[in-house]
Parts: sequence; C-alpha cells; structure tokens
Amino acid sequence: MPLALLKYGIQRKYKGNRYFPAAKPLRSAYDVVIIGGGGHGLACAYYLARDWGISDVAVLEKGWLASGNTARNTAIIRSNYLTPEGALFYEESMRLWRSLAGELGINLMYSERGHLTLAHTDAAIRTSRWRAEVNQHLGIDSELVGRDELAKLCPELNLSEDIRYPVLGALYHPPGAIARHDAVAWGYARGAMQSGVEIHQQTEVTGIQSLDDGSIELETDRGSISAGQVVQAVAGMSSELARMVGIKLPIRSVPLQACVSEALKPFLDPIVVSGSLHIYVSQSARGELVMGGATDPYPLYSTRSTLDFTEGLMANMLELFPFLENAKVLRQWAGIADMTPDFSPVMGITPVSNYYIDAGWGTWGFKATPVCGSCMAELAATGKAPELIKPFELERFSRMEQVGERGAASVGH
Ligand code: FAD
Ligand code: PYC
Repeated sequence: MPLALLKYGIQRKYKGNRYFPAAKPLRSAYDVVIIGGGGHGLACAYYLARDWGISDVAVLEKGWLASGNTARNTAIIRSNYLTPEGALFYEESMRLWRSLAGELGINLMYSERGHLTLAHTDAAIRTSRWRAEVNQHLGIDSELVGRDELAKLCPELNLSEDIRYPVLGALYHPPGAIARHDAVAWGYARGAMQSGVEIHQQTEVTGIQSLDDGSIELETDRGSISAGQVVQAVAGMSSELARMVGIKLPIRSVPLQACVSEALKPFLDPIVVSGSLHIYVSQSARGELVMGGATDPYPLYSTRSTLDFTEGLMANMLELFPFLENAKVLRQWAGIADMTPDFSPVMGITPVSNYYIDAGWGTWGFKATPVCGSCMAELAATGKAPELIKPFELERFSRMEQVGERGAASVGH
C-alpha cells in the first residue's frame, strides 16, 4: 500500500489540486489595494472583480487569511436590529448569506437555528417588543415570545422562577444562523484569486501617505506600493491604520473573549443570548458549545485569555443550563473589538481622497461580511457610497448623528 501511494505521489499526471491558485510576486502598483485579509477585505476583493470587473487588486494581510477577528468570532448571523438603518443593512446580508456557499463553491455550514434574546426584566421585555415591531415593519421575521413558547423552542433552558434572573420571555428571530467562519474567508479568497486578484499574506502595512496626484503610497515590510485607491478593512487595528494617514476615528479598542466546550451530544438547537447574564451560546455541528460573554472592561491591544472571563461566563451559563456542570471548556481565545459610540460600523469615504474605510465592527461584524464586501466594492469602483451604507459614514459623528444599536448588540459592555 505505501508503495502504491508513493507511485501515485510521484507521477506527474496526478497533479494535486491546489485550493488557492499559486501566489504571484508583489508588484509596486495596483489600481486598488485592500489592507486586511479578513472576511471583509476578501469579500470586497471578490465583489470588485465579480461585479465591477476590477481585478488589478492586491489584498495585503500582515498574518495569514482570517488570522484576525474573522476566525475568532462566535459566528452569529442575524438581522433583528433596533434601528431601521441597521436592520435593513443586516437583512440584505442575510439574503446574500443564503446563496453564498453555492456561489463560492465551499461548504460554509450555514445553519439557520433561530435566535433567542432572553428578557429577564420588564425593561428588556419593552426593548424586545420595540425591536420586534421595527423588524416586522421591515419584513424581518422577529417576535416577542412568552415562557410557554420559549419552553417549546428551547426545552433545555432553565425556566425556573427560583434563579437570580428568571427568564420572562424572549425576542425570537427564526432566521438567526451560524456559519463556519474561516471557510467564509477561504471561499472569498479563492473566488477573488480565480478572477485575478492578488493576495499577499505576511505583508504588513507600516505607513500610509496621500500624494498630491490623488494616489496613495503604502509602506510595507516588503517595500512600497502605490495604489489608485485604498480600502482599509483591519477590524481591531482600525484606529492605528487610520492614524497613519492622518484620520482620527471615534473608536475604543477592547478585547472580546470566547471559548468552546468539549463536544457534547446535540441538545441545543437555537442560538441563546442573555443580555443580563452576558452570555451567547450556540452548539456547533461538531457538538461543541461556542460561548462568549461581555467585552473586557478596559481598552487593550491584546488577545490573551483570562481565567476571570471563563469563571464568570461559566457561572452564568450554569444558571441557564445547570446540567452542564461537568462539561469541560476545551479552548479559549480573544479578538480585539473596535467599539464605536453608537455600536454601529463606520463605512464610506474619509477626509483623504481615494481612501475608504470599513471599520468600527466591534462585536457585530461577521454577519455583515457579504453585504459590507459588496457595498465597499461598489464604493471603491464608483466613488459613491451605496444607499445601504450612507447612514454609517464617518461624517455622522461630526453632525452628532448616531445609529444607536446598543440595545441590539448581544454583547454586554
Ligand atoms: P479581521 O478578520 O480582523 O481582518 C482584519 C485583518 O487585517 C486581520 O487579518 C489582520 O491581521 C489584518 N491587519 C491588521 N493590521 C494590518 C496591517 N497593518 N497590515 C496588513 N494587515 C493588517 N460578529 C458577529 O456578527 N457575530 C458574532 O457572533 C461575533 N462574535 C464575535 C466574537 C469575538 C470573540 C470577537 C472578537 C468578535 C466577534 N464578532 C462577531 C465581530 C466580528 O468577528 C468582526 O467584526 C469581523 O470578523 C470583522 O471582520 P474583518 O474582516 O473586518 O476583520
Ligand atoms: O452580533 O450577534 C452578534 C454577536 C453575538 C456575539 C457576539 N456578537
């Protein structure tokens, strides 16, 4: 058997299938450079080529594909937001998610589970009702459910009235989903490369200058690159990159931690979120519970894990699912979340011509990957922000306008 394998391996006619086309050498100029090889940057590259025929594009990534928040998140996808601007934007993303695996030719394990945001107080019931009404008005499937309905939707949930924060009801969003996050990045990367886009990993942008002729000069640890236009999509490093080109962002960067349990028999169908207990949890196809809590309470550029976080999260998890007391946590990690004052992203033009920004994605940007990629591609191709992202422009803060999504953020802050 090993001999047969060896023969197979050395015969030229059985060429291995490369998942990605071979990387090309880094050039000194491109029409468009995208900084950041996470889901957002790669999706933007893909749609630039697919929708606008622009493929003289380089994606510069300082680590490896999806080494940032794209493969660190808890993969929750939903559109049950509080503001009409937010809800419509995320709803368009949901539409794109549904056909994405087929389009990219990769199993994204997109799984619609239903999303429950538990309400433990009268105030939370009021916010849930408000969200449900905004959602329904926009055609988004979302409703307030009481304890009886909740017991049917999630029989494993502790609905006892004898706990610290008894559950009074929930906002139920049937299309709420999870997906395999790293595969999203790989699918977009392959699709973009097949159209001629270059992806350069291990290439860090260290300086940015806007030149008089409107082009942008990027310093990297592999030499300088001139770009007609630049799209910045670096998640937790947004303020640092923007500062290089002289833009100050209203962003605070804080760590957000998450963890997974050992694989358990499937028992949890919906995604369960509790704002009061600072928990969100879903069960992956592998059986692991994917869990997260609140952001760390201080600004920090660090992705270390803390015992404090796990202890606090597990204490709260056990209130909702007491039978998990012997389950083990297997892995724990963190990402850096760029928090904006209104818990909405920043997308659009900047004071620097030909420099576009895709930032402020805090704890909520994974679900937006398809719609944001598509809208940023349109912006870079036409110079005009599509209607869907206009409300999220950077300028809104100087007009004191906000798209307030704190009440729909899922994550405690
Ligand atoms: P990233 O994937 O971080 O990509 C940015 C890339 O830029 C990185 O790969 C980085 O290496 C690169 N980069 C940085 N600086 C430079 C440089 N100087 N030069 C070159 N490259 C550079 N969102 C949801 O919608 N649902 C969730 O359930 C959810 N859960 C989360 C849980 C956690 C623990 C965390 C941390 C985040 C969560 N989020 C969630 C938020 C979500 O992960 C992010 O908003 C989203 O992944 C951002 O994607 P991105 O492509 O912009 O960023
Ligand atoms: O945006 O739904 C979300 C979310 C859940 C956990 C982190 N972000």
